Amino acid sequence: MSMHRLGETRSRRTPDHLLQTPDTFVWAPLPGMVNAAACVHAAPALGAAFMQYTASFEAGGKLGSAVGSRFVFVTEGSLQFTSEGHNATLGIGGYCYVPPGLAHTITADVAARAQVIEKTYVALEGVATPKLLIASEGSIPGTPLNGDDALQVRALLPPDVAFDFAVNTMEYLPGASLSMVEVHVMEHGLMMIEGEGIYRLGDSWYPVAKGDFIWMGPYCPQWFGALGKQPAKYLIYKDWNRHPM
Ligand code: UGY
Ligand code: MN
Repeated sequence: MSMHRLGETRSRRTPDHLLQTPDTFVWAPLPGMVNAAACVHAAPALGAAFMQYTASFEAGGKLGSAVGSRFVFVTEGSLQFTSEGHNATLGIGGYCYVPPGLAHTITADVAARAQVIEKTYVALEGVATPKLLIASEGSIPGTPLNGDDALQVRALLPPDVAFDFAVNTMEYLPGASLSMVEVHVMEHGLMMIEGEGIYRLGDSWYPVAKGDFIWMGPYCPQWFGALGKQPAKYLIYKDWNRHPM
C-alpha cells in the first residue's frame, strides 16, 4: 500500500446512503458458518429493514441457517444447495430463493463468493408463502428499461405478490444511464458486479466500480450512468409488493 492512500477511502456513510468499498470490508463469521466469513453490508444497525452480506467461502465452507427468507447469488466459484428432495450446483450467476423456515445447507466445494440477502418474511393474508426457487441469471431474458436497449433489466424473482422483495440485475452499456433521478419509498441494497460508472446518491456523485456495495434508504435520490469500455452491471434488492403502512 502506498503511503498517500493511508487514511483515505471512497467509502461514505450518510443518514440515507452507504457506499462501502472493498478496502473497508471487515470479515467475521456469522453463527453457524464453517470455513466462511461474512462482510455485512446492510442490516438494521444501518437503518435497513433487510440484511445483505458478502459470504466468502474457503473450499469446504458452509453458511449457517437463515434469518427469515434467504436469497443467494453466486459471484465467484460455485456453491452446492441441498434441502430435502433438492440438490443443485449454483455456478456464477446461479441463485436461489429459500422460503422462511426451509431447512437447507449451502456449501462450497471450491473457494466461492456470494451475495446473501436475508429478511423477515411479511406474509399477505390469503397468499401462500413462495416456494423454493433455483435458477440462473443467464436464463432470464433482459427487458429494456423505459425502451432503452442500452439498459437491460433482469428480474430474478417472478412477478408474484407472494414475494416481499425483488432482486434484479441492471446492465448498462458504456454511456447508458437511468433516464431520471429516482426518489422512492423502497430501499435498495446494491452490489456492483461488473464495470464502473458514477452513482448519484442524495447530493453526492461517487465513482463506483465492480466490488462496491451501496445501500440507499427510503427516498434517497439516486441516479447511475455507466462509464468505461465494458458494460456495467449491478445486482439490486428492493422491498416490493407490500403496503408501506
Ligand atoms: O428498481 C429500481 O428502483 C432501480 N431502477 N433503481 C436503481 O437502479 N437505483
Ligand atoms: Mn431505485
